[in-house]
Amino acid sequence: AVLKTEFLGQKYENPFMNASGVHCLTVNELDELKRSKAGAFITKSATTLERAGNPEPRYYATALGSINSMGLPNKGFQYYLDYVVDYQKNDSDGKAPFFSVAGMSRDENINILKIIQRSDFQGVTELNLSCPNVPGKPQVGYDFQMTEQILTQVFEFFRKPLGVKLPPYFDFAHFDIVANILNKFPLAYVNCVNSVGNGLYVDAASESVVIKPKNGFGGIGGDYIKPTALANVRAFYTRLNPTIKVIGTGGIASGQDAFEHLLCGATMLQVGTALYEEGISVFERLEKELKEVMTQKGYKTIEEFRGQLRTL
Ligand code: RRO
Repeated sequence: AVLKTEFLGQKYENPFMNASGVHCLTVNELDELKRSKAGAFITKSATTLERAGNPEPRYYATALGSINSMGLPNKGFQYYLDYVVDYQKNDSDGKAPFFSVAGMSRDENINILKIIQRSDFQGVTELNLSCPNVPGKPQVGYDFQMTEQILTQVFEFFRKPLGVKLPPYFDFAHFDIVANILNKFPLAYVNCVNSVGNGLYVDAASESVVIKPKNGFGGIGGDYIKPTALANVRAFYTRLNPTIKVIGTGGIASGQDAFEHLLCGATMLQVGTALYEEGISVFERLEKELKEVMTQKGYKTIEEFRGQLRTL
């Protein structure tokens, strides 16, 4: 079996990437992703200015996943723009980084995207509409009017490939409303899903929360969220105009998890919690396991089964 994947006209060795936020804060971490078996990779969501993020501890792993309230720590947008433009000039290995942007307001997003539009960067930009962890800033993706306003303003000037990172939705009415909005725009892809926002993990022994920010509330990732992630991949795959691809993120820790996301219609696959816990060797394992699943089922390429989920 082969994992070769075409996405937005580019060819990748395999569909696996890091999820933005994991292993992509610094040039050193990004270079490790470059040298890893990941098919592609993405930078940490950037704001205009460098941010330290929330106080620690701000990430905690549990038996079934993770909770985080990082608070958008990042080196500032120029740091990552320099990295991706430099990569474009000097590396021709076909796994050029995606550039994640998470301005803290509509104006900040617009200003950052205007700079990307004017820059030499020719890669893929991902607009994060779903950060759950900045105190006082609701997830944009849950404000349907704001989501439409931002995209309307963005596509007045933005001409490079743009995807959006969405929060998970939990109701068919919301799948319908959001898909209707997204279908109005020349989006390259949607990425489903960001962490399930504002969960609370309780440690019974210490009778305490496990992360410091927001009195312990944080975004949930890992095994807990796979069914929600698959539902969102499937819901958007079946509702969006076929020119809008879907990236699957949420609960991918095995070849079988990856297979399930692909069956639901995902093209690229992003790994968050499992990458945080296992390190960059996770990519080699996931590729081996996904190939094993495909071989056992008699599939030679991903195209043979992508999106082909059966219903009863
Ligand atoms: O930095 C974070 O706290 C964070 C972000 Br921006 C995001 O989009 N998703 C998440 O789980 N954490």
